[in-house]
Amino acid sequence: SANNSISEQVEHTIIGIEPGAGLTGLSEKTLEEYDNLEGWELEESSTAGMLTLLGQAIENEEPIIVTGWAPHYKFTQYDLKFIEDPKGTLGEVESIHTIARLGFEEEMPNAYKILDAFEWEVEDMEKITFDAQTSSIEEASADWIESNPEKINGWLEGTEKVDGKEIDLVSTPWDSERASSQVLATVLEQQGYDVTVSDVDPAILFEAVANGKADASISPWLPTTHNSFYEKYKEDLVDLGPNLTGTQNGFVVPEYMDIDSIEDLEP
Ligand code: PBE
Repeated sequence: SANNSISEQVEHTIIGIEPGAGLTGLSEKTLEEYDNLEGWELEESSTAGMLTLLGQAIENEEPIIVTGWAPHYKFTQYDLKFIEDPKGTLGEVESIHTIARLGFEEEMPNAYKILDAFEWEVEDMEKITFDAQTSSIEEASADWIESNPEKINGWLEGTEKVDGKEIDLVSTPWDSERASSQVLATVLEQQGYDVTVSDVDPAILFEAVANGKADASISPWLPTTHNSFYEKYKEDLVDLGPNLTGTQNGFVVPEYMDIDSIEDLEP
């Protein structure tokens, strides 16, 4: 069948990303949970490596299956689709949450208020990550900030400026979170904070907030992508709830591929 030939043509391999990504763990679980994926492999690499292989496949109109997520500019750059995941092992539509260390609210009430109020839409994040393709996350974030004073004023409502207080944020190295953390860091700097953002693996991010080495993060994808880390550390951190809703993980293929569901793949 056509699907059988797709499975053979991609050599029963899903092109993955970084080993430490939440999505990598979910993808491994997916290979285990679907009987039809018996014998399939997840080829871990990096986000840049995955995007290179995706671009090459599309240029040659060849089949490829990658681990993907939205928001991400690859959906603007190429015609792509998520294939269905009837078992839901890659998660439903989820949110990005804000988390803080214990004691942060009491010790830094103004910063806490700003982080608690911080929220935006998928379109905002997408705009920055797309524009950054022709400039940089820093420039695209600065442009977004300049164009959205009302949103930013909303986050600052009822807070006071400070004088050089240090705040340590942890984030992850993907564009979506580089964008959000850059925006928040710039806004906090404008309020007088001395901000450090460290990009780390999700496991390290949760550990740093839980042991108080970092003050906060606006990068966790929940309830599924980073669930294993959240479960491990939830007693030792504060979850301030979603700052963006509408993220999605999945197996992603070019539109020209005649396949709709993970269940269509063959062992
Ligand atoms: N991602 C993008 C990350 C979080 C943001 C889905 C690739 C992950 O941990 O899998």
